Amino acid sequence: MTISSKTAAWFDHAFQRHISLSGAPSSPASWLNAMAGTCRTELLRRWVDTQSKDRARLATMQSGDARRVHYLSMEFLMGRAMGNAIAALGLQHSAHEVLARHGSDVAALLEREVDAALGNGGLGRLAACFLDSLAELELPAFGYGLRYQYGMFAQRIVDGQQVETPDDWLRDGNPWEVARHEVRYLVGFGGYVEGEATRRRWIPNEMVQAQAYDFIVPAHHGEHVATLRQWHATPARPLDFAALSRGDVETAARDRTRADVLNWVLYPDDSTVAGRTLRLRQEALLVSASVQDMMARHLNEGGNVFNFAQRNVVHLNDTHPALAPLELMRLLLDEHRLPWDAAWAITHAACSYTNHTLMPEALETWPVSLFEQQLPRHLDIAYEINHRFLLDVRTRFPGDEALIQRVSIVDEQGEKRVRMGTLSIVASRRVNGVSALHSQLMVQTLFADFARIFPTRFFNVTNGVTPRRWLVQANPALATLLDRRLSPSWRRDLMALKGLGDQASDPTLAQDLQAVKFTNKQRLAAWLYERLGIEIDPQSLVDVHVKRIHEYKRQLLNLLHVAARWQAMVDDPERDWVPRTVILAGKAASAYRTAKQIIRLANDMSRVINNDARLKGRLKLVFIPDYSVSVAERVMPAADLSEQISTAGTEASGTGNMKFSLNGALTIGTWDGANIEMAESMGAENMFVFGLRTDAVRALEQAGHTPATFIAKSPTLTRVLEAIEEGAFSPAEPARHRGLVDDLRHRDRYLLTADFDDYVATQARVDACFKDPMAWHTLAARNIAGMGPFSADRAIQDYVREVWALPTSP
Ligand code: 26Q
Repeated sequence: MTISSKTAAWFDHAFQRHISLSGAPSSPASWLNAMAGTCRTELLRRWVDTQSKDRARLATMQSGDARRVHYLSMEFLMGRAMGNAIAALGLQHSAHEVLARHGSDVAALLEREVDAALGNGGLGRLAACFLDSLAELELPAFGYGLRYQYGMFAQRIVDGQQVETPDDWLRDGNPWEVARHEVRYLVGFGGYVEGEATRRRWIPNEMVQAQAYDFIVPAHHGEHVATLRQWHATPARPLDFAALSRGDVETAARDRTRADVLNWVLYPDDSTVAGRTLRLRQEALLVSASVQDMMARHLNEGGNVFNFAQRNVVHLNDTHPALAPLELMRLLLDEHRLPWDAAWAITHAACSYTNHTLMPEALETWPVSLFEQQLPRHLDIAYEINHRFLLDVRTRFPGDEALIQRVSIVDEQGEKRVRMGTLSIVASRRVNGVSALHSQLMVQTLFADFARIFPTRFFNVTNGVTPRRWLVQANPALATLLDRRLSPSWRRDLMALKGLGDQASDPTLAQDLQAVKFTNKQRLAAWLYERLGIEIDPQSLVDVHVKRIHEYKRQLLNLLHVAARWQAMVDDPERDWVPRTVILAGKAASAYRTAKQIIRLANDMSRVINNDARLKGRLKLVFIPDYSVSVAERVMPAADLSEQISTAGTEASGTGNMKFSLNGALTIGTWDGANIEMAESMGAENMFVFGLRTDAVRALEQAGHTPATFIAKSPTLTRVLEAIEEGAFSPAEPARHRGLVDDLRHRDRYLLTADFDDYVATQARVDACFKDPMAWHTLAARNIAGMGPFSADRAIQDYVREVWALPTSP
């Protein structure tokens, strides 16, 4: 019996049973648990079936079929799971009926669920979207991550400033995970290596046990359920009795503390060097447990070490799991006693790597001394890989010592360091970037030497997002409209959205889209009022900039425009200004001072602007605290305008850009990352494109960028900078934001001053267009119509074709 043939009575019965067996009084909290428990039972059945189906399929695998994908990532930003589970099971109607009887409703209940925020931003959310697609496409796959006790910190705004608080997401348990007590591995640290070159043996001096917790990820149009396996470290020796009997409790608990701290917290993305030993140990825990697990499964399913790479992929989500090839080599060499060449051939055929940034300072490196202290055998293997790699380079490019220095896995300048990007490239069969521009720049700049050495290794897979969460779940009104306009086929094949393009000139479509958007804006307005006590006008142009706060993403450029608009409105209050609500949200890494200062400026500006009666409510600036996946799901469907304004060449792809456009927002954006492909797909005339392009940015940087010239040429910018400098937004402390302005005047690394005038002029074009609702929503229709290629399903299919499938000739 499939779930759809089960009746609401079944659901009702199961739900009541969960409540009565919970021992807790009937309350919204117990309804949430009962709802989760009811879904869980059915999902677990599907999950068990999935695993036996996968096993059978892999046993009879042929060329071109997908190998089993192991997607290794330090981050999975899953968000909430309940709405997704209910939709996947087709239980919306039953859930609604049962809750109505308790005087509650599904939406209210879903709001009670905590977000699983085990990620910083784009990279972590991409991993979550990919798991959703792997499930939907019924591909054999495991996500591998860590079960952090505390995820991304919660952000509070106190006196306009960010304050971080711990995110205790497991406080009430996690109904979507299954503790797998029987799945555990020992992971070693430290110690020394003994024996000769061909018989090396690692004697670690510390052991932890990695314990599996499986987080289940259901498909929507089938019964497949994918697994995210998250590791939890426990001490291999929980108690040192000798120390305890001496009364030395601290020593007795030492192993326990060292294991606990591994699960403690997710690192924010720009942590400074201090205290990073823990990060390296976390990466080693993830990698060692995952590689041991996939090897055990492979052998258990009748494979042997020699055909490991024919059935398995080890995919590195950035360099964070780049120890994986070293760990796989260690298993093959030390445990399975393979000769080097055989072990290397297997490792290289199994591994692939995705790069997510071109910023040189963001490339991971580890001091050799730290590496040696924590992972001596892995360092040993890294040296040997490097030795053989450099021999090969020397033969092919004789006499080029500078090249050798640049491409060595070990950076010998200053304190010796292991370059994890280099290691990932050398160890992987294929390497990709995440948008066409990014992949192109990757082989022209950051990895140019490697593109010369390995000309066929590099390729592109443009990112995508899951339409299940980002359209169906986040924007049911739009989903219903699309069903009516296109037939529901778009739900399984997003390319069907193209059909909307043919209807774009139909005025009733524009009207329908306008009505959907207005409903979503009203819903956002009500939520903002309830949560922050802020009133916004749902008729106003809702202009949204939400993402991690980073200088290259240029939230400050947005604020400069808001300041300019405020000044212009104050000068000429009687003009027919288009009412605008500018919304910002995002977290700054705790150690990133400039990003925190930008948050403070935003909050200071909003206090002044929102209380300025001369504007008559026609300009509002709102900073939403504690941005998260679920805040994104609420804000994006309500946006008229999406801000994607990074300096050209800096944003690898962006994925927020896709989510907004899929929800019918228009984009104001630079020629950067995936904005470019979006513009090409929908027609660049349907996007508000501005600013310098990559080649112009590079030329300016090479010529020596002089912000003073741009400031002098722009009276608007001159006036805005002076206002901020003089404390227009911080009258109690006029110098508060001078640092930000000083930096723009003297350095301006991300060329805000160069792009400012064009940005402001383009914002004026946005206003003009918004005045004509039919024209605006015709553009919105064309935006949505162009979003078919940006489904995560398409991205996953690209990966399968390019790397994950079993090659025709191995
Ligand atoms: C590294 C070392 C130590 C501690 C933390 C980190 C760390 C953690 C997270 C470094 C980087 C990240 C996250 C990077 C990220 O989210 N990149 C984004 O990836 C998206 C998916 O490909 C792209 O769309 C974005 O353009 C890119 O910025």
